[in-house]
Amino acid sequence: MIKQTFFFILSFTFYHSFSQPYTGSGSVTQGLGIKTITNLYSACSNGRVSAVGTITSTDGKVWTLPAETNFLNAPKLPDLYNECTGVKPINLAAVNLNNVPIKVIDNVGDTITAYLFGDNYFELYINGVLVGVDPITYTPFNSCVARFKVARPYTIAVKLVDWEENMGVGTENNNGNLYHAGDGGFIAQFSDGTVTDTTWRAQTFYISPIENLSSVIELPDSTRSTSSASTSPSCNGNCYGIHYPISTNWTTQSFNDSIWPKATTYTAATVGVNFPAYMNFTNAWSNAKFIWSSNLILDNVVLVRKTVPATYTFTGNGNWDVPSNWVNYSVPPSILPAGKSISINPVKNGSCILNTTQQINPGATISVSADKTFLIPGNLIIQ
Ligand SMILES: [Ca+2]
Ligand SMILES: [Ca+2]
Ligand SMILES: [Ca+2]
Repeated sequence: MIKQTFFFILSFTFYHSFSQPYTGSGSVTQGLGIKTITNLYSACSNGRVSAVGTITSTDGKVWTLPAETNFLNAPKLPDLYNECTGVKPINLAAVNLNNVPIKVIDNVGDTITAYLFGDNYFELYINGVLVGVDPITYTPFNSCVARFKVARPYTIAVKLVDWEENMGVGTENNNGNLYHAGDGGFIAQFSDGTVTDTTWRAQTFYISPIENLSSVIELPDSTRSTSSASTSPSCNGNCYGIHYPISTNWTTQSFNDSIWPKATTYTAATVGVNFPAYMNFTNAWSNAKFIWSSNLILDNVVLVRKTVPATYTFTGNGNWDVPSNWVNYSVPPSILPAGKSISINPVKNGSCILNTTQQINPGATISVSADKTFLIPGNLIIQ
């Protein structure tokens, strides 16, 4: 009896000596949570068990593990590739988009097709509307196609979850290593030219496994950095987790995502996507990059956003203030607000002549197509 007590004190001292004060804004948990759902998706025999759980942080808050999701009540996104449902086209040409319903966000707008892959789970919102969720929460790896009708400017918001087997410590069994820290990754390409890249914003809301709390640092650009943290710690079932609350309006157009860091891009090799759900359709994502927050392994719940600007496109020849020179007869406002853009692309051997005063506010853009002529006898004010 005395021997056991002595051992307990020793092991407590061991962990205590390695922990350091945490001064960040997150909530700290330690160890494993309690399972509340045994398996969120059990329809496929060869997938990992995707449990859901809860855990209480040292400040008394209760957190859902690995994340709160709408998996049980939201429409599932159509399959691009899903071995559990038998949808397994060999390439993009074999995909039938006629079976993909179009979610109407705006009655007047563009119909956009998106190809999406996430490791492991994602939810797609357009202007705050949940278009659908990834039909497989953990594994096997699958990919999705989504169609929606929306008017520019519009906001894409995606919740990304790198699922876990050891609830609360961000790890899974990997070839016998019971506490392997898995990684995430997300790639998407939209038919209007929008692709995942560093123009997206990305913030992490759940970091684990963490062995040393002082390795989680908040940088001036709001990055919740773990660049000095080990991605293969030895804390196993005693690791820390850092949790941050998610604003209820994070999917809306009005949410200010400039408070988040820019997304970090990763190569396909780093994400490790050598399976058909990705490889059969590499041309679907030809211009896109894999994105995540700053740590592909330790960040497990990541929100990403991109606002696609309204674009005014000059395709005629001659003066700026002639409506027929613009797509949809739409001349840009003389003060172009943030989130909107102007594209100068006059007819071959023609030119665009700015015969007025045009102001470009911060957050708005103007671009001239290659080998096209843009003359400025008026005033162009770029702020
Ligand atoms: Ca999935
Ligand atoms: Ca993963
Ligand atoms: Ca992870």
